[in-house]
Order: sequence, then C-alpha cells, then structure tokens
Amino acid sequence: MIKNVLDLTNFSALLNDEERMLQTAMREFADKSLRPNIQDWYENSSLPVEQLSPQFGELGALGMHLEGYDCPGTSAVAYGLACMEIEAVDSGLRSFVSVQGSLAMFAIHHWGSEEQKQKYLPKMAAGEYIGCFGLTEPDAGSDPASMKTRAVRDGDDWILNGTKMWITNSPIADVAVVWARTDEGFAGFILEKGMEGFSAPEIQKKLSLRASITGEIVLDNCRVSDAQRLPEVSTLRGPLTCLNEARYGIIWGALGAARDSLETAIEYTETRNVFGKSLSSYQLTQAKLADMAVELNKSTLLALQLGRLKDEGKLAPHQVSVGKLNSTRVAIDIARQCRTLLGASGITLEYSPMRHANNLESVLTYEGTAEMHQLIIGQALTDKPAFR
Ligand code: TGC
Ligand code: FAD
Repeated sequence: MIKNVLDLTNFSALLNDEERMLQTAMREFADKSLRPNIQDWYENSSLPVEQLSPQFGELGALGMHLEGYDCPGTSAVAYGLACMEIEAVDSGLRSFVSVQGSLAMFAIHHWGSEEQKQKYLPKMAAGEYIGCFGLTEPDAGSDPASMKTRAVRDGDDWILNGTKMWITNSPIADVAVVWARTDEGFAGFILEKGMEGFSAPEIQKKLSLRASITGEIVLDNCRVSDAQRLPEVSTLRGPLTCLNEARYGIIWGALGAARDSLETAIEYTETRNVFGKSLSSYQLTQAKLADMAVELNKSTLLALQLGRLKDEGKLAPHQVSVGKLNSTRVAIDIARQCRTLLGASGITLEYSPMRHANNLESVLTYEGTAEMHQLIIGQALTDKPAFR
C-alpha cells in the first residue's frame, strides 16, 4: 500500500538532495512545533506570531530564497517545498511566511535602497521584526490601480492618508510596506509601528484563516521621511512584482493542505467500518481517493515545473497564474471531498480537511482571485486584457 500519495508519480526522485533535506527539516519542525497546536490556534483565532517568528527565522524560512542580508538564498523549489510542508499544517502559517518573505521582505529586497536593505532585512530574516504588506483597500481589491490611499510630498517628507484592508499581520507588524498613489504614479513606503498617524485595528470574526492575524492599516496624516520611500518604484509594477513571489509560494502551499486532507481521509477510511467492512474497501471510496490522488500528483508536477522555470529565471507572471489558479482550485476541491469521506466527524476540528477547506476559501481569493488569474491567462492567450 502506498503511504505517501506523491509516490504515485515518484515525485521525490525529481528533487535533489538539498531540496529533500530542506523538505524533511521543515516537515519535522511542522510535526513537532506546529501540528500539535494548530487546533487551538485555529479555534481561538490566536496565532502566537511573536513566539513563532524567531523559530521560523532560525529555520531559515523567512526570505528563504532571497540572496544576501542574512537570507538563506535557497532555490525556488526548496522554498516551494517549505511552503508545502507549512501549509500541510495550516494555510494561516504559510501566510505568515509568505507575507514576511515574499511580500514585505521581497519588496525591500527588490525595490529598496541599500540602506533600507541593511536596516530591515537581517532583522526580518531572523524573525525579530514582523512585516506586513498593504495593497488592498476597502474599495480596491482586485483592481489596485483604483486605490485611494494618497501620498503627498511635503518638503523632505510625505504625508499619507487612506485605509488598507485585509492586511495579514498588520496589527502586530513592526514594519509595514504600504502602497499609495502619488502625483507621479504609485509609491511604496516602509512604515514602522508607533509612527504618528499609523494605526492597525484587527479584523475579527473570520471563518477562514483563523490561525492568522488580519487587520486594517489606517493612515491619518501619517508623516514619513522620503528616506522611507522605496526609491526604485513609480508604477504598479512595484507591488505586482511582489505578488508574483507570494503567488508562487501558494502554488506549492495549497497542495500541502490538499495532501494533508487526502492523507487524513485515507487513514480515516481504513479504520471506519460501514455496512460491515472498512470504508476504504468500497469502490466509490476508492474512486474518490484515486481521482484526488491523480489531481494532486499532476498539480505537484506542475508546481515543480514552474519552480524549475523560476530557478532558471524564466517564470513569466501568467505562468504563475496557471499554477495559482490550478493549485487553489484543486486543493479546495480535494479538501471538500475529503470532508465527505469523514462523515460527521469531518465537521469537527479533530480532523483537518474542513479547516483546510475553510482556509482555502481565503487562499482562492487573496493574491488575486481565481477570476483574476483566469483573466491573466486569458490575456496571455488572446492578447486582449479583459479586466475592464
Ligand atoms: P497593468 O496596467 O496590466 O500593469 C500595471 C503595471 O504593472 C506591470 N505588471 C506586472 N509586473 C510584474 N508582475 C506582474 N504580475 C504584473 N502585472 C502587471 C505592468 O507591466 C505595468 O507596469 P508599467 O511599469 O509598465 O506601468 O495593471 P492593471 O491595473 O490592468 O491590473 C492588472 C491585474 C488585474 C492583473 C492586477 O491588478 C492584479 O493582479 N490584480 C489582483 C490584485 C491582487 O492580487 N492583490 C493581492 C494583494 S496582496 C495579498 O492578497 C496578500 S494575501 C496574504 C498571503 O499571501 O498570505
Ligand atoms: P473584489 O475585488 O471586490 O472581488 C469580488 C468578486 O468580484 C471576486 O469574485 C472577483 O473575482 C470578482 N471580480 C472582480 N473584478 C472582476 C472582473 N473584472 N471580472 C469578473 N469578476 C471580477 N491584501 C493585501 O494587500 N495584503 C494582505 O496581506 C492581504 N491579506 C489577506 C488575508 C486574507 C485572509 C484575505 C481574505 C485577504 C487578504 N488580502 C490582502 C486581500 C486580498 O488580496 C483581496 O481580498 C483580493 O485581492 C480580492 O479583493 P476583494 O476582496 O476586494 O474582492
């Protein structure tokens, strides 16, 4: 009997030693330090980020594939595998790693000045500073070009006004990369906790991604020096370049949630007796398991192909969309189908599939909704942007 569902395509043989080693280390950390606590974190909607952040830092999971500034500089495939292992526990945990490394740190690494990189990146890589990334607004989600947050120049400073919404980790962040409209186009600013005119109230009562802290960023005449502006950005290319990175991590991460759901369902159907024999011995059950395993294996091979392209520097944004759209759709379908196999037991926190399915509602929506990725792929196929 196959124990690892990805053995159906001998996936592991396609990885190199370093990648396998990093994956094992991340899985061991996840099993020891994350999995035993996840039910409580999810139920209480209270992730101890300040405690976890240095642990992720020590493991090298923050800014994992960035070069220099105390970042590990691993391959994109190794980073993807880490996302997979972390999200196999919970999407909220992978979200923490994505927002820290692929959004906040990447923005500074890619678009920041040397001084900004030296000041922030080593502390963020160590998990000493927690970062967030504010692009979405109450009335501008899929269409960030319609953002209302405004930065106006005032001598050597800028004055920022506006509200960002649904921002992972904003209530506890030490460093917030915030995007605003200017007279010239768009700009990114590195804001710090405690600045006058900066507040970040938490958003409560979430039914999804409960093991993750989400908030607003309210800027009320927030004065910030020009030295805190990311100097290399003046168009939306700035934030959208960062999104490519986080979307890439989701391609792998969502499949971790799917794998964990499937493993949970296989184990459950072996031990659950219905009509006199184990649930796993019925053809209908096996058909469901087989279809899910095939989808998961195909999707993981796609993730690897996209990861190899990224490591060669050849991954185009629309190819990231192919992976993000596929992984999130496949994962949410698998998590829901696994829940059916668990019957009533599946609606409790004791089993992971429904928690994963609830989380994947957010994962399907953030980092570009499924519809946005269809439109990005549609544009690549037809040369006709159909967003507006
Ligand atoms: P458009 O006119 O096409 O482009 C504006 C400028 O950006 C460039 N560009 C990109 N650059 C890099 N990567 C990409 N993927 C890019 N897409 C576009 C483009 O070349 C242009 O540059 P320039 O310098 O020539 O001006 O932009 P548009 O306004 O038509 O928008 C296109 C669209 C709809 C695809 C884009 O707005 C989009 O992707 N919308 C979805 C928004 C989104 O994904 N938001 C995510 C917020 S962050 C988040 O959700 C974090 S979740 C937490 C977690 O990950 O755990
Ligand atoms: P809308 O843009 O209002 O979309 C609503 C519906 O309309 C969707 O189905 C969408 O696909 C559809 N739609 C929109 N435009 C079109 C069109 N042209 N054609 C057809 N259909 C269309 N953002 C950040 O900046 N930073 C974060 O850290 C962050 N973390 C998040 C954490 C969580 C838990 C969640 C849920 C969201 C987070 N987001 C974050 C916000 C996320 O990126 C947005 O929710 C997402 O981009 C969608 O925007 P919206 O919610 O405003 O939906």
